[in-house]
Amino acid sequence: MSTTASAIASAEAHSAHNYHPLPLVVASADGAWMTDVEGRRYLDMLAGYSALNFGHGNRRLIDAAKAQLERVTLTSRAFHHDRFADFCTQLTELCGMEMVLPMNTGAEAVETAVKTARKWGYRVKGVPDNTAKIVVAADNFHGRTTTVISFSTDPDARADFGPYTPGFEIVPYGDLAAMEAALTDNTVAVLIEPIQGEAGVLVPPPGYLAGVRRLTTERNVLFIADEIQSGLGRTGKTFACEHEGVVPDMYVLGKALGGGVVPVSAVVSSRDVLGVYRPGEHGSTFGGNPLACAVALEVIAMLRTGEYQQRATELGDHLHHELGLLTGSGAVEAVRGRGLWAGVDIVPAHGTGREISEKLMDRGVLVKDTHGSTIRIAPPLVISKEDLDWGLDQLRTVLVG
Ligand code: IF1
Repeated sequence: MSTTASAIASAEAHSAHNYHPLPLVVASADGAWMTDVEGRRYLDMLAGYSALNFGHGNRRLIDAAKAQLERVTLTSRAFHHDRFADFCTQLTELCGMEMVLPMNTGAEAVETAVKTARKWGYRVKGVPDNTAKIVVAADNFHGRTTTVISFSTDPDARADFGPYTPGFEIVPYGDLAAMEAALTDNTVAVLIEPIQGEAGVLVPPPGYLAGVRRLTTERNVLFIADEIQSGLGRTGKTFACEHEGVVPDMYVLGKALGGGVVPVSAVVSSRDVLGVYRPGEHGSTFGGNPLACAVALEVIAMLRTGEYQQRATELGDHLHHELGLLTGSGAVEAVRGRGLWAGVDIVPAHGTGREISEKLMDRGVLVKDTHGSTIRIAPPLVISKEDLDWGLDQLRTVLVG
């Protein structure tokens, strides 16, 4: 058996089958490229679902992590540490907000947003105990904890995991009238992705985010934007909400906040909202640890230069122009997205998303399929134009020959 085949067989034998990875075994990576255990090179056009916005092995991030590894990695929140204040100050400034609550994974940050909105509802808005409602969108993806899957509409994510957490109202994404109808005096928050990732990089109709902002303000409801995947440069702005000039009440951040080095997530909001917490009411052993703060501080500093957002805009325009040309070829049904982020619906006669992903892998390009006939493209924002063009050439060859 090849090194690759034996590594895969061993992983299959000893790990739960909750994933169906493409059949390559990565050994190292640099920038937009990964190398497998047999020395083959692949262009990474997925970037860890946007966790690797700044590329693999980013010098600034690795140096920041190494320096912090030598000093102190974990204190727990039982004590202060000397990177924490800086992290909170810099992150609130980047977000134009006032307070941070750090966690580790995206799902934990979404859970934190849910708990925060409920507590705010009872303590500030005056909603009767245990009656708070949160409005979410159909086809959402916010993570995999029991509460978060309770308001998923994806049978794969939900089935067999009940009983489900109550308190959520699901409305169609992009439908302001449905959202307005769902808002009651007990609604404490609306939680949405400004662009739906897992749903296939679904950009809402123009005016939707601004409409959600107007409705939530009118009804004294918190607007929670899950920018875990859409945020931190991916769409050409620091936050996807900026494309409609909208500022939510709460950002939920993750993925790229840890630079693909460590898991770092956070809820960022106003003093009115995050000020509801008292000691002991929420937390995490690892949330806001020194290593996480050191890496995230470097991520924030890189975002403040604006150069990654500009790259995502320029290369994104190019990506969408090229994908648009493919739409005319008969192999692509539709292309959606913003910045360096695209969902490409393949005409079913040309193969499933999985088959296209496997053919691309054989040509040295890594993407990920979703919902049968869609592939997702989200290369690191540091990818060169030449590499992006080469990746697009491979896609063209696989689709139209
Ligand atoms: C997996 C999808 C992407 C997210 C948004 C919260 C989370 C995610 C908007 C939770 C996570 C991931 C998780 C990953 C696959 C992936 C994904 F296809 F499932 F939807 F990126 F497109 N909010 N998204 O996108 O963050 O707890 O994972 O840190 O394998 O489940 P997490």
